[in-house]
Amino acid sequence: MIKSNAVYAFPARDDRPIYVTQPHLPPLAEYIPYLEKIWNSRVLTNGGPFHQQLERALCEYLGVEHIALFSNGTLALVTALQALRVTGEVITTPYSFVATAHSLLWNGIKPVFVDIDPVTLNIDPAKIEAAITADTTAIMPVHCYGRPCDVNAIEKIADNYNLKLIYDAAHAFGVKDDGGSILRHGDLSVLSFHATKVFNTFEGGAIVCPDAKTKQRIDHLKNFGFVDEVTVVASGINGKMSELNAALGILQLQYLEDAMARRKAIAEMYCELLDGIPGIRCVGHCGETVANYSYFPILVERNYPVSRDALYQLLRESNVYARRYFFPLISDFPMYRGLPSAARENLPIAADIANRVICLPIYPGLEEQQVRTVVQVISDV
Ligand code: T4K
Repeated sequence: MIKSNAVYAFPARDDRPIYVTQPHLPPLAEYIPYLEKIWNSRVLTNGGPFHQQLERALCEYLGVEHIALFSNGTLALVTALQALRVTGEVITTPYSFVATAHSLLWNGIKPVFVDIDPVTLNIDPAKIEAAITADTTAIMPVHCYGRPCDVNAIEKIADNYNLKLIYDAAHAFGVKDDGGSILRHGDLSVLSFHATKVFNTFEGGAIVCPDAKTKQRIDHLKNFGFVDEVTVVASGINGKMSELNAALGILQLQYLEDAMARRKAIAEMYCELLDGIPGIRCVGHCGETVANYSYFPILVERNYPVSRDALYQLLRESNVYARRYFFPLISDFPMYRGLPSAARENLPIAADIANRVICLPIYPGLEEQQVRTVVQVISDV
C-alpha cells in the first residue's frame, strides 16, 4: 500500500536551518506495533522475521533476484569484495564518498583511480583500460548521485579482461534503465540505507546479487562465517541488520512512492527557478528520466560572479547548509594521495568538478518556500 505522510506539514518559520537533507520518517505511531512485536518475541537480530520480510519486500520493490541486508553500506562494500575474493588492485573513481575507497583499503586492496566523465560524473570507461595492470582484479564504479554509469561499456571491459565488477550503488536505490533495475548490472551492487539516503533504515545497507549461491556466501560472511552452531566456513564479520532497522524499512517502503514524487517535484522546481541564472549549471535531473533525485548537484561556472566556496559560505550565512559532495576528492585524502593514480594530472576532470560542485538541499519534507529561499541566495549574488 502506498501511503502519504502528514509529517511534511511544518509550521511556517524562516529561521529554520535548511540542511542538504533530512531523513524521511513514517509516523511514529505506525512504528510502535513493530516495536511491540520485537519486544514480545525477543528476536532482535540474526536474521529474524522482519529481516526476512524486508529482504523479500526489497527484491520485489527493486525488481532483483537476491538481496542480503547489512548494518550499513560500508560493511556491505567490504563484504562484497570478500565475497568475490577480490585482491591486488581495483580500479575506481576518486569522485565519491570516501567509503568507496576505504572498503578497498580494509581488504588490503590497492585503489587505482581513474578520471570521471564530465557529463555523467561517473568513472570514464574510455580511461579504464589504460589503468589495468597484471594485478588488476576488479572494477568498482559508483552510480554517483544515482545517475547510472555507462554499464555496457564497463561490462565489456570487465569481460574482456576477466575482471570482477562491483557497483557502489549507495545512491542508486530504485534507479532503472531500459532493461529494469540498474542494480542487475555487474557481479554485485551495494546499497546504503543510511539516514541521508532516499530509502533509510536509520543505518543500513545491502548487497544485491544474481544467484542464491552468492547470496549464501554473503550471508555466511556477514555472520562471522557461521553455517551452523559448529561450522565456520570463512573469516566473516558481523554485518547483520537488526530487527529494529528491518522493521523500519518495511514501514518506509509504504511511503516511498510518495517521498520519491516529492523529491521529483522539488527537483523540477529547482530546474525551473535556476534556469537562466548565469554561471549556474544543474547536473542532470532537468529533463532527465533515469534518476531518483537523491541529490541536486549544481556546478558553479566561471562566469558566476563569485567562487563556489564563496557561494557555499553565502548559503551558510543564510542558514542553508548545502554540501560540497564530493570535495575533496578521495584521492586527495592522506591515505590515498601518495598513490601514483592519485596525481592531479591523472584526474583533471574530477579535480575540476570537485572544485565547482554544490549539492543543494533536497528531501521530501523540503517546502516550496525553502526551495525559493535557496534559489534566492544563489540569484541575489
Ligand atoms: N558509498 C557511497 C557512494 C556513499 O555515498 C556512502 C555514504 C557509502 C558508500 C557508505 O554508506 P553508509 O556506510 O553510510 O551506509 C553522509 C552519510 O553519512 C553517508 O552515508 C553518505 N554516503 C554521504 C554522502 O553523506 P556526511 O558526513 O555528509 O553526513 P552528515 O552527518 O553531515 O549529514 C548530512 C546532513 O544530513 C546533515 O547536515 C543533517 C542531515 N542529517 C544527517 C543525519 C546523519 C539528519 O537530518 N539526520 C541524521 O541523522 O555523510
